[in-house]
Amino acid sequence: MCIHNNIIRNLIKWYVAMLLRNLTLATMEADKPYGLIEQGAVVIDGEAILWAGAETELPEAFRGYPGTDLEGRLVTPAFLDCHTHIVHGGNRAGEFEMLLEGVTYEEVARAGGGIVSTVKATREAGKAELLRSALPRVDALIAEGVSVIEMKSGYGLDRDTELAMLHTAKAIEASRPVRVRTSFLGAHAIPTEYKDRPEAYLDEVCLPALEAAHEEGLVDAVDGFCEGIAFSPDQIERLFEKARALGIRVKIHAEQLSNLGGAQLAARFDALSADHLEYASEADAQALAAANVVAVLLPGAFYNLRETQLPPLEAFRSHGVPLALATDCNPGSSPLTSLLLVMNMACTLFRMTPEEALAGVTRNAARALGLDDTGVIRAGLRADLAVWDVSHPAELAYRIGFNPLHARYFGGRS
Ligand code: DI6
Ligand code: FE
Repeated sequence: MCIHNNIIRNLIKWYVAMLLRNLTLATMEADKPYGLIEQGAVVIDGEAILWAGAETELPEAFRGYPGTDLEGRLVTPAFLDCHTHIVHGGNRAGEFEMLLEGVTYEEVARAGGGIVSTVKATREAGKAELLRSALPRVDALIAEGVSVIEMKSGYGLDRDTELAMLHTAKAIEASRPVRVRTSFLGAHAIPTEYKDRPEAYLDEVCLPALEAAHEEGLVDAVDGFCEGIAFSPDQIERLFEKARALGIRVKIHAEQLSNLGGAQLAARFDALSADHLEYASEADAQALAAANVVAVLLPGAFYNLRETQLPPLEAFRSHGVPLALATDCNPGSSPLTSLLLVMNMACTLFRMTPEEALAGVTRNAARALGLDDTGVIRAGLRADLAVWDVSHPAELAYRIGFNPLHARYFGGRS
C-alpha cells in the first residue's frame, strides 16, 4: 500500500514538477552580489521552488524532470510593487499642467485639488468602474514580471468608499494572476466635509472604517500620510494605537515634503516600512535601522514633483536600513506603472546601484510587505520568477522604456 502510494506520488510529482535549466540565476540572496549563479537551474514543484543552484550540482533525482532550456536567459525573483494607490477614480492630467506652470503640489492640495479631487472621482466611480480602470495599470505591472502588488485605500475617506476600494483590490486579485496586499489608508487626507476638523474625521470616520474593514478581512496593513497637508504625528499615533489594538502592522508616508517625525513614529511602532523619506535625517535612518523598518523610496514621485531634496542614501546605507522601491502608482504625484523605470530612476536620480535597485523590487519589497515566502529564489519559497532576455542583472536598471521580460512564473505557472 505504502509502495503504491509512493509510486502515485512520484507520478504526480513528475507531472507537476518542472526543471528550468541553462540560465543565469540572480537569486537575490544577500550573501554575494545579486546572489548570482552562472549556469544555474531551478526545480519547481507545484507552487513552490524545490531546488535552485548551479546545474552541475543538480541532484540526480531531478535530472529526469520535464525541462525547459532557457538558453542562457536571466532568472530573478518576480517583482513586488510594495506601495501603490492603483485603485482610484479619474485622473489628474489637468493638475499636471498646473504643476508645469509653476504651482506647487502643496498649493494644488490646499486649493481643493490634489488628493481631494481624486476622492470626488473615486466616490462617484463605483466598484465596477474602479475595477475596470485599475486593471490596465495592473496588467502593465504584470507585463514587467510583477507577482505581488500592494494596494491602498485612501481616496474614499468615507466608510463605504474606503471599503469599496479594498473590495476592488480583492476583486483584482480574483481577476488576475497576482497577489494583492491591502493597506488601509483612511488617514490620507482630510475630506472637505471635515475641513479643519481632523480629529473629528479620525473619530467619526477613519477609525470606525478601519474597524469595519478589518472585520471583513480587508486589511493587511494600516498606513497614514504624516505631513503638513495631511495628518500630524500625534494624529497618526492615534491611528497606529488602533492598528496595534487590532493586531495589524503599520506603515507610513513620512518626510516626503518636510520632516515632522513620521519616521521616528514608525520606528516606535515596529512599522513594516516608512515610505518616501526625502526629508529624513541621519537620526531617522538610525531609528529605522534599529527597529528593522524598511525604507521604501519612491523615485516616481520625486521625479514628477521635480523634488530636489534627495533621500539620505548614505545615512541609510551606513546604518544598514533595508531599501525597497515602488511605483507609488497614483493619479497625482506618480502616475507610473513601471518598476523597471523605477529601478532606472533610483539609479540615475538617487545614485542607488543596479543591485540595490533589484533588491529594492524583490527581497526588500517582500520585507516591506511582511512576506517571507517570496522575493528571493530559494528552495521552499513560492515559485514566483521572472525570466529576462538579458545576460546581466544590471541591464534591468540600465535600459529606459524597454521591457525585456521573456516569461513570468506565478506560483509555478507561466
Ligand atoms: N503621498 C503620495 O505620494 C500619494 N499619497 C501620498 O500620501 C499622492 C497621492 C495623490 O497625489 O493623489
Ligand atoms: Fe503613496
